[in-house]
Amino acid sequence: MLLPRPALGQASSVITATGNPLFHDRFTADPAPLVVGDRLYLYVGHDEAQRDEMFNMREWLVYSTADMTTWQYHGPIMRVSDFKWAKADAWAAQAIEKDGRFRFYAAVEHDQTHPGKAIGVAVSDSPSGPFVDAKGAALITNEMTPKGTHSWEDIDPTVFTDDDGSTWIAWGNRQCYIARLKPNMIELDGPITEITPPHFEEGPWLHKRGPLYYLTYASLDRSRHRDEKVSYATAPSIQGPWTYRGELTGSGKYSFTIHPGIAQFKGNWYLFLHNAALTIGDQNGATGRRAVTVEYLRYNEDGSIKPVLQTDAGISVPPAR
Ligand code: FUB
Repeated sequence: MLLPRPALGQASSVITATGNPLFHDRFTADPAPLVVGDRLYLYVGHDEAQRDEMFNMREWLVYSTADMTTWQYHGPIMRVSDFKWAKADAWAAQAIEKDGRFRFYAAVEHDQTHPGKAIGVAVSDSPSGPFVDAKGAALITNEMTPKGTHSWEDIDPTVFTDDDGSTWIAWGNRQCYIARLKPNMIELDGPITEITPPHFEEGPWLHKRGPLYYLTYASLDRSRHRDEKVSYATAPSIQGPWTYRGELTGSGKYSFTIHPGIAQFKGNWYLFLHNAALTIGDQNGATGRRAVTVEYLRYNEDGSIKPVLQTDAGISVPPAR
């Protein structure tokens, strides 16, 4: 029997994070941080896989914090059923603030009118939602990237606003694409360009620090590894050229996927990831039962990023200098 689900934006509880994984009350994946004023909001997918199910994801949740230790759980902010043209799979998403409103870009399975995965865009006046479909149709469908041969090529959107105010969206699985968004944030503005870096698997994340643009992503060197790691590339401009800078992390404990999300908050940089090391009751961690984690992200003077070790303590101990 399916239990009734809480109304969007209605849940509220306080969680104290003492290490990794961050949250122990439910399985969470695909972390996407967003700093709004003096709070960091963390958007996650809700992993509800039963037994050996690969993924069972129907909604996105959000948590927020002012100090990276005490987290408020705001509950679900949107369900895949809120995109009327989608039929399943609340996969990876990212929210961004622009002109005082919040846009939420999310990967889902399109209904039978378009093949495979697609990316939708939703909007809210509050970072804790609820979010509503902003377009009434997919922003990106599988047919828009004909190079890919698999149906889940168009997933994992990351959105980034450059210094000139233009907003860009990158996404992909095995191929990585980027396009500019129109100021209305619900249409592409110009061509889709492929920027696939070495060993790109999925989960791109765009950010900028100083003069450098970073494309961080879940990578998989299939000839050497079974599980994803995180790698990154840098560029002098959002339009490239991108230079591969190597692996940043190992694999997430017990997890095939890993999925980076990056934010600067109150003087520190953070790298959010997920692993499958959490057990809740008789449900152990698995491909479809993941748990988000966080580590400090530290840079070298030349802008390269120091390798990140995934630990149980996470950020409960001060960052090494
Ligand atoms: O959570 C579903 C999918 O698994 C995401 O879209 C990928 O990034 C991987 O984490």
